[in-house]
Amino acid sequence: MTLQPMRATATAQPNIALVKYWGKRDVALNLPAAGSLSITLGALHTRTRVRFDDALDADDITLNGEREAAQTRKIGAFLDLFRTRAGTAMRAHVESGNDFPTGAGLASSASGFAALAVAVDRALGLNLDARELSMLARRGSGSAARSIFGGFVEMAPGTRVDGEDAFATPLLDAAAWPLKVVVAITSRKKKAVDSRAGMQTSQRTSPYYHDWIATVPGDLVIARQAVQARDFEKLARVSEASCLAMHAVMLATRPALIYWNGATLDCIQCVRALQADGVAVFFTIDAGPQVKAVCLPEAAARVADALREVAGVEDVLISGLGEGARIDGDGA
Ligand code: 2P0
Repeated sequence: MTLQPMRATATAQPNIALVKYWGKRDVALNLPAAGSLSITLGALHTRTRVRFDDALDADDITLNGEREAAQTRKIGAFLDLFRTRAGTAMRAHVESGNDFPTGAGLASSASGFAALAVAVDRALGLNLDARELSMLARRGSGSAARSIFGGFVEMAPGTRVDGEDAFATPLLDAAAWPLKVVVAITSRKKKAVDSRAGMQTSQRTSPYYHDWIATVPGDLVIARQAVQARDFEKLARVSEASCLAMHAVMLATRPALIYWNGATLDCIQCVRALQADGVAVFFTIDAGPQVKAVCLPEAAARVADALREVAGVEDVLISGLGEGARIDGDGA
């Protein structure tokens, strides 16, 4: 009775939170303790091909050309969420690749689980809507819930214990406010502590954790207003404050989470110097050493030139804002 295509290929793009997510209200359902607001990037891609196969007795998962037991377990558990809905036990081949460094603070888990959710939905013929896909992507990675959509996106933490109100929604299309993001790559090493483990340690041990969570709703109101009014200055102030507050929580975690290197701080100083010179730019940094400088389109070349001159910056990428996760071509 296999009328489903059983295979599909999808592309998704990472996103960068401007109001950050760091902490969970439920680990099993991966429910965030607070909301977040992000922009989806246009220049970075994850492409994921899924093929369900009756002949397999275990999932066969390849990420960037490599098979790894821990990833296979994590992705197998994610596939189970879809298999349960589709009423099948069939195992799958999954091949996923990124055109950017993986696990280095460039949100590869966001684009990875968003692409996988969309591809598996199509392969199994589930036809879930974007809200359901966002909730399922969240189970893989909290930030992946946001990469289902393009442009400016808000993630709701919800209050229900079953998590059915914890999903992302689009706030504004990329074309409606086409900001640029200049990414300064300061290291391609995989981070020592991943976000999932790091945020749970912060929640247990950082003396600032509860104050941090309490600041998020107010920051979201300001950021939402800034996006709706296309008020760059307002978005800049709240985004830098949210980023630095999150890093303060990380620094006060025991043992400390220091995701920055020397070049990270030098890039922050470079952005501040540009600001003092009247350039419309602000910085944000995730759980890794890369600095993302968000700017108005006319400032992008100058921001990129300045960041390229910072000692320790290995590469600079300029990205526009991107689209939500989608099926590629004919989907096969
Ligand atoms: C964010 N980060 O809002 C924040 C800022 C990193 C720092 O979302 O445990 O990989 O899989 O839900 O989504 C990275 O966290 O964590 C993240 P899980 P995720 O973009």
